[in-house]
Amino acid sequence: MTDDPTHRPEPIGQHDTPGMPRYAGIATYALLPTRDSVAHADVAVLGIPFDAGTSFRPGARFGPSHIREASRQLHPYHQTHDVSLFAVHQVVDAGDLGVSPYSIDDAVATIESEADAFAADGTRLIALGGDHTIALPLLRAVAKRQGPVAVIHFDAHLDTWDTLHGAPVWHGSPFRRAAEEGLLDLGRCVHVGLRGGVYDKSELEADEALGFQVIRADDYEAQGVGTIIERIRNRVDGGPVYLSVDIDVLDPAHAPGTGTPEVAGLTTRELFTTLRGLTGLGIVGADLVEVAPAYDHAQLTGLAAAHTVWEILAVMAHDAQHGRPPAHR
Ligand SMILES: [Mn+2]
Repeated sequence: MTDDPTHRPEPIGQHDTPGMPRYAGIATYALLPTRDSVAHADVAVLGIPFDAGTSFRPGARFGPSHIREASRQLHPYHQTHDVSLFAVHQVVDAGDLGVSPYSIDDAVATIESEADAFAADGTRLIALGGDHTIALPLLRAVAKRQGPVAVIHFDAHLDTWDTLHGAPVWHGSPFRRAAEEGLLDLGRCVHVGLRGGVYDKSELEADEALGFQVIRADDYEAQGVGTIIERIRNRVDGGPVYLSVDIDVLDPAHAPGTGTPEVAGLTTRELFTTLRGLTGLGIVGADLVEVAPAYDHAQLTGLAAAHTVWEILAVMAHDAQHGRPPAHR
């Protein structure tokens, strides 16, 4: 059910209880209200503690709670965008989905149906992974209502590989499966931050044959972030956009706590500057995946992830404030 927007109450922002410091109490993302404490949510941060699709280091199932703990100090006003993130529309923390740790198929089906229920309420999701497998059911739910979407995929890796150890659905295959299922507008999809070795050149050729474009981590050095933003915007503009951020796009110096770390990656400043350039595109959903806190140090990865989600929320708030379509429905 979607409320009549003319009768919506003022958005409820971060909790601000006198005598209760930010480090006390139960951590919701950015101290936002829970889903059940508001009548309607425009945007929901949703934990998906699932890591059975991981090929190397496990542990991303503990990502959502780690990101929430690291999000307590996030503030409501964004200096660059000149927007109050939680005042222009209602943002909530919708808690975690209960998904099977044993059956990838069951978990993927649950994620898709739950994501579809949020979409039916007119709520856009920013999912906290969890491993990258979760992007597939999230894209299924988005494409069901939007049709094929552009994906801006920040990642050290392609994630368009085929079957591994007999599993067609795992954290290295979501964008191949999504492409095959017709969920993606392949002329408008781009990987950002690719680097490192692969087994064989054919992996890159197969990715290109699917239709993806690649912006390498090295390109940041050679071209600068302004050019990167321009390339992304030129590539994806013209329809609904889904944002998928694997925290391993960042250099392990900025985000060590992840399943398949890859050195020589982006800095947090490069990632955030890029994200700030993505206003006005019509983001219909997003995920932030692969935070594995057992390998984190001094909350580095948690802070990077919490702030990345905050930057995405800021783009959404900017667009809402400036009357840009939140979706192309
Ligand atoms: Mn990935």
